[in-house]
Amino acid sequence: MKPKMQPDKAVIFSGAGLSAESGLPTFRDADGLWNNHSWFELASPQAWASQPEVVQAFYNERRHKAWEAQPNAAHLAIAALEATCEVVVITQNVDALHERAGSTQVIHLHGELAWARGTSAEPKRYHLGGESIAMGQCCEDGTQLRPDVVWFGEQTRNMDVARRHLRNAGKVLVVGTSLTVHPAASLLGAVHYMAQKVLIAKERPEAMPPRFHFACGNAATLVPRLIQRWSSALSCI
Ligand code: BV8
Repeated sequence: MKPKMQPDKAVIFSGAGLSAESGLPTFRDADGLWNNHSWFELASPQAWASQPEVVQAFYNERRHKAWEAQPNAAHLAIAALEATCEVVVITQNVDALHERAGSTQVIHLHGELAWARGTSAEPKRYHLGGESIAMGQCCEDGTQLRPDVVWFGEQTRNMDVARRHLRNAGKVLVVGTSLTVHPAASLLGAVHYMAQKVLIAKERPEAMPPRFHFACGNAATLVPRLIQRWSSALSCI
């Protein structure tokens, strides 16, 4: 049975472009991480198996920079929308900028840089903030600590709960993503056909999701404008 759409529920689906104006690099833009590094040699289980110290150093540097970064106007506007309606953030990002801006419902699909985990079958997680992990630093079960992120070839997390929220949201904002990575990008097929659907990015994704309005520009400029419009419309209900 088609879930009932909730007109005053907003879901935000975010990618690396949302954090670009906080000074964090994206992945596939000209100066993106995967244009200057090999994802296979740094963000895959094979890389961890063959050169764990190189992978660990790559993520230690990114973790420190992500923890030093500040939420931008887009993160803050998304968090402020919670005063007007239910807001669920579904993010591909591994930084903690949504939470640090004040968002309270944040679903991470690709893990979180600020956390470490063991490498056993049932790993324990440890909050690091911006701290480094050293080789030889182990989980309480004795296994080496690694970044708690999802590498290529590892299972994307929280897909079912993310899909459930997208199915009944009345407002969906997709921001700062090229929609290149699957299965995360496929979640947008779950959006209710009657929901308001906006995609904000600096370039139109090759695979635009159906019936989304595309707004070309910077998130820190366009997201607060859209959120202001949504808030005004909701506050008169
Ligand atoms: C898996 C965490 C199987 C680590 C990342 C079909 C189905 C399933 C899988 C696949 C499939 N086809 C291919 C695959 C394999 C692969 C994949 O998708 N490859 C792609 C590249 C072809 N997927 C996987 O491996 C996934 N796992 O399938 O496992 C499995 C199943 C069961 C059991 C076991 C295994 C896992 C993928 C997750 C990889 N981890 N990150 C880390 O960060 O180091 S991926 C990485 O890409 C980040 O998470 C990132 O968020 C994500 C998506 O990138 P974007 O966020 O979109 O960033 P991008 O740079 O691409 O775009 C930036 C956008 O922002 C642009 O549009 C730009 O215009 C815009 N922008 C820039 N500045 C601004 C802006 N917009 C507004 N304002 C600005 N200022």
